[in-house]
Amino acid sequence: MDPRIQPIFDEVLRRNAGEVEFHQAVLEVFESLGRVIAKHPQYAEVSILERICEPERQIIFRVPWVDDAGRVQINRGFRVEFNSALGPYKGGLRFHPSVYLGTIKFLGFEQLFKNALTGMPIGGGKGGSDFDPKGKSTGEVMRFCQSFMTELYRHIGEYTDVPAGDIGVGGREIGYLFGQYKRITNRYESAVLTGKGVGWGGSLVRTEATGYGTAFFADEMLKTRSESFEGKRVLVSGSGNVAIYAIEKVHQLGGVVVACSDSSGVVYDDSGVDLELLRQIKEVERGRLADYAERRGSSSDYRAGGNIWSISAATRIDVALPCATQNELDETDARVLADNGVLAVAEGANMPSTPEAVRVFSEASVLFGPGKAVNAGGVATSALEMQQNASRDSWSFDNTEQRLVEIMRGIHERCATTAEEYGEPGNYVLGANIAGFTRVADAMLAFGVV
Ligand code: NDP
Ligand code: 2IT
Repeated sequence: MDPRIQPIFDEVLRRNAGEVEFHQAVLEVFESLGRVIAKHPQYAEVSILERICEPERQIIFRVPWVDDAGRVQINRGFRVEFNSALGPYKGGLRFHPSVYLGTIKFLGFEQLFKNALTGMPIGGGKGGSDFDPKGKSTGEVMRFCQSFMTELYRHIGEYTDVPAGDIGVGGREIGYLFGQYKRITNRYESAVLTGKGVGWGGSLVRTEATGYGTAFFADEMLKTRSESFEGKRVLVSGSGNVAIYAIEKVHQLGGVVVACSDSSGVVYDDSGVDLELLRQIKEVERGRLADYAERRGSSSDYRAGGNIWSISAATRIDVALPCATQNELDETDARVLADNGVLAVAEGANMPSTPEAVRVFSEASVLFGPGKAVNAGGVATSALEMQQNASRDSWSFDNTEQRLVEIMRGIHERCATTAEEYGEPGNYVLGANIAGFTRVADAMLAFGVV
């Protein structure tokens, strides 16, 4: 790390003790910024790096709710309003038992550069709770969402902070959250949340956008080596919102996704994942991947507790799309993929590859797209949803998808040209970090010390 940046990082470690994912996210960005500070000393003169690591506001609150047995349950709610230099705080809500302040801060930090990369007028924020939706009834999920919003409503708004979904938060939860916001405020403020149902202010393509965008970005990466998805064999980890629509778009682009996963296991399906069955089980029945394997029969192979990346040791894999969660792909996994000839890795999830894994891909000249660029199609389509809400309009599927395609091409182009400008052509990590950072930093410079 640049010796001018090291003391700032040491201070981040000291001030945010124990928040290891946040440290990891900051380190990755800081490692890209040495040359930026050298070229633009004005950023250091007014402590932009120190300021950018300190969230503008961090809200932590109690979420009490009553379960089906009549017992009072307590969860912890979070909203970290990281940076509003470019627009209202924007970013999802994650409901998962592993959530703590460090999770939300790492996600909020990533979000702020991701949102900047889209070129759209959105700042960075993230929220969530350690609530575990697994095994909860619909009534319990609704009561939890209502209680969560009963505190959150006072902090958010169309011009202030606009949450959306993330792990454990999809259309159902956004519905309950919006219903409670509307009830408390007596305002039909559509653009206070995104990921809404298309019948009540949502945008077509928002459900598909993160996964589709991931495939579009990977496709742009492949084009730089005169390649495409046609005939490619692909691994997609996870089987949630991002994974499902990454699989759909890869199939539409001519690739075959031969495996996907959840936190319990991996399914290998040599002829290609049956998307209709997967959607029925995950989206309609809210079931598990093991159910998919059982219903799919002998053409698929389910391994409880399996590692999806190790599949590349046994069969040809050209592209890997990690779409589950942070640090799900480590150095050993990266070596297996690289040693067996993987061409490209594009992160649909936020920070799924460990820093050591990223180093392996870079040394092996594997095309590597970092999450903050690759998965930005979700939040970008959220910004399109806000545009439609502001103009009380709704656009067609094709028009919205075309906008998404152009946005993803634009992000790819921005990352590629920035990497080239800073002397490392093909380094999307460097390109994404610098392009995202400079857009936020320039706005902060213009605003003075705030
Ligand atoms: P979902 O809740 O729809 O799906 C998450 C998937 O990841 C599930 O298959 C889940 O398995 C798996 N998973 C979650 N946590 C773990 C874990 N600790 N270990 C192993 N597997 C796990 O979430 P999304 O698809 O929306 O999100 C996936 C990733 O994409 C996250 O990193 C998220 O931050 C990121 N992302 C999401 C966007 C969006 O618009 N939704 C936008 C940009 C990024 P199981 O069911 O067993 O828990
Ligand atoms: O990580 C992300 O970009 C998201 N979960 C989507 C955020 C959003 O506001 O749509």
